[in-house]
Amino acid sequence: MTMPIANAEVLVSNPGRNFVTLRITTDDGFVGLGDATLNGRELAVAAYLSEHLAPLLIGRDAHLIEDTWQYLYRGAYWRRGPVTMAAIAAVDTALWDIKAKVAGLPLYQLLGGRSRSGLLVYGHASGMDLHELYDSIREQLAEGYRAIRVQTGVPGLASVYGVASSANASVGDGGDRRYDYEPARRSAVPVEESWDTRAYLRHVPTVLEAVRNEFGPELPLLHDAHHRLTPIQAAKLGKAVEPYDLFWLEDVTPAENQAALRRVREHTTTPLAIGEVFNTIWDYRELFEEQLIDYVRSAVTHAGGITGLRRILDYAAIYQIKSGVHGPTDVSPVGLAAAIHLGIAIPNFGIQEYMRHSPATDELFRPGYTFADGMLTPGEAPGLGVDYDDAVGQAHPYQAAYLPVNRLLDGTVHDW
Ligand code: CS2
Ligand code: MG
Repeated sequence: MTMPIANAEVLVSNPGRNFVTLRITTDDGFVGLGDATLNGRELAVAAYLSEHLAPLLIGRDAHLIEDTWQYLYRGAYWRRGPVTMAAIAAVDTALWDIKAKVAGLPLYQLLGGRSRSGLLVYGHASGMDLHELYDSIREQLAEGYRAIRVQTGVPGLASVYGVASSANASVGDGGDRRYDYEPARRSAVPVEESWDTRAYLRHVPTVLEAVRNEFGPELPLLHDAHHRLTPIQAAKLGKAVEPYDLFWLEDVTPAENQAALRRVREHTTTPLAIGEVFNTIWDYRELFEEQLIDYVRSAVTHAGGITGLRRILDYAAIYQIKSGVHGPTDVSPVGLAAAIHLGIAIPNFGIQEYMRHSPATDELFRPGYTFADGMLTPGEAPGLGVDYDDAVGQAHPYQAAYLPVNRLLDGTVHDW
């Protein structure tokens, strides 16, 4: 029984931030969605899909998920890379969505069924100073979060990655303090920020110590260094924060050089998470085989879809490495739903990032997953459980936006 694909549409919309969504429709009317959003580079993936992949999909059998993955990956000749892998991810996710709808089952059932009752998530707290940070942590706790990422301002720096400035703290459409941590800014050129690694390294351990003392030993705390450190600086930070028992320290070094993590690992027992900018299993090979990390940060959206990420996580499992799937607001509700279905099924689930989309975004996608008591659950609708509302999408057209560029105080471009 084949199920030919009739249509593959690339939908680009901006309900407050840009999202690229692929919608595949079969001849007999089944519809599948895939997320292809690459923050700040959205139209490159949209063109890859509409110009190069959509024409190949028409008439193909929608049931052939693995074959289509291989056809698009090997068949391109040019391998890997965030644009290619986000495009393949969108096709793969849409085909899983369709297959589950044909089966009449929520997608996680096709991935092996439930392995747990829900996904523990972490929320986001931040403050330019301790007072703001404590308030933000209390708000997160009041909303039910049971694990919290802590990001802090650094004395002398006007703005820091992951920290809501007072000016943009209330971006939630309902006027709440829900914060979109790095809304790619809608401007003709990227905003520039400045960075001082020594000031950061002096300050962060004092903040994590204060937070641990204030909130007690139980609360899982996470921190993201956003690729800004050298291996030896990362080792120093990991060692300095050991007493505060972090759940993980994320992206300590630029991730391209896997061997850099050896240096970090030999100096600290602080758990390490990495991989939100990775896109294939090859990016993890040394990290897994030498057991240099503890959590995999890739999103379904950026790592070749459910097929790509599941393969990475199976490989991780043999080294006791767990999932910590990327879930910022630039992963759309389609990408997040895919992560939730995968996360509830896999044996080596660790934690799921949850940044919460704005009400306008949820109106566009109408996600069926739910957040309660610090846990996400996928819902029981067939497929991914997400719908795309064309009228809402058309009312919010694409707007050019860039992530910030980061410079050291002397003007040298640094990792953001
Ligand atoms: C971040 C991301 O969620 C995280 O841990 O590092 O928010 C990242 O900055 C964005 O996805 C960039 O688009
Ligand atoms: Mg991160």
